[in-house]
Amino acid sequence: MASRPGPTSTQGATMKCGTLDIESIQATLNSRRIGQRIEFKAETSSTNDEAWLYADEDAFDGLVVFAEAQTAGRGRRGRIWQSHRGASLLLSIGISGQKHSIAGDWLSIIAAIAVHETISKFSDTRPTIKWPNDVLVCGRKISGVLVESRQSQSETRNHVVGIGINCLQHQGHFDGPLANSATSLELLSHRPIDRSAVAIHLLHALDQRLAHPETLNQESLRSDWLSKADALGARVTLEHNSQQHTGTIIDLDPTAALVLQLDEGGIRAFNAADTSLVSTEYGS
Ligand code: BT5
Repeated sequence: MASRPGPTSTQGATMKCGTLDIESIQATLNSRRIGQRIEFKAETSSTNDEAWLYADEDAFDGLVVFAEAQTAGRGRRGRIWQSHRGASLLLSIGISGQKHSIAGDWLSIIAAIAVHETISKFSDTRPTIKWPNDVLVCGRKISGVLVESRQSQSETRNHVVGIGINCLQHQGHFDGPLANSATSLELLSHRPIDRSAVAIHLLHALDQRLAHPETLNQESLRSDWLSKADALGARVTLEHNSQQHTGTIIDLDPTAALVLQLDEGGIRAFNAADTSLVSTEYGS
């Protein structure tokens, strides 16, 4: 890989960063695709920005970029992702469209499932996925996923999957609206949280599904997601093209769109890119 300003390679270097131990993550992972190369930044604008720097290079596919702090962490549609230095797991994963291609919408669903499994393992609770890709515990958000897609030089679609998981925050870390809407693994678990172990579990869960996505069974992903979201039969109100619609969730369609039986009549699928959930009666 050509040397460039920006991400700092950790290959061959001993790097223990607080409790985020990149070397042990690299040594333990044994991945087939996700985490073949790992980069670390003490601080960056956004790990998604860092991952995009590699988009035209071979190492992009499966690249993982971690950061301890983001100065402009982002969510969907220009929203902000907040994190205190060293308290979260902040990472982005490059997925090349040339290799084992997979639609961006399904990447969101796969990431949400992998995060759900990870939160289940490291907290003493049962999380819920909130469509399309938030993970909540007791109605409070613990993780968010941001999938960005761009055309590559070879006319295929590249993706960056950004994931933030609140790990070590205490209640006082969350201020403003987050005080009542956010939580962390530390707040939910009776055991100390080792962010490196959380990272390894998450990357392994992603690698299992993304090493050979052509073998993924869309039907089993769909039902896995539906059960982890407690979604079937849930009542939701969502906003699409500035209009609100209320209905009951009856399915997740093959493009990962939420399918509602609308109160106003009819069945309609809403894609994640253009739709926001306004309120929901699922998510425990
Ligand atoms: C998301 O967006 O939830 C996607 C967040 C993705 C963050 C990761 S961190 C690594 C990578 N690099 C980035 O720059 N981003 C990704 P959205 O569904 O739009 O939700 C954003 C909303 O979540 C905000 O408007 C807040 O209400 C809430 N929020 C922000 N920070 C939070 C936190 N730490 N914990 C819980 N909720 C938060």
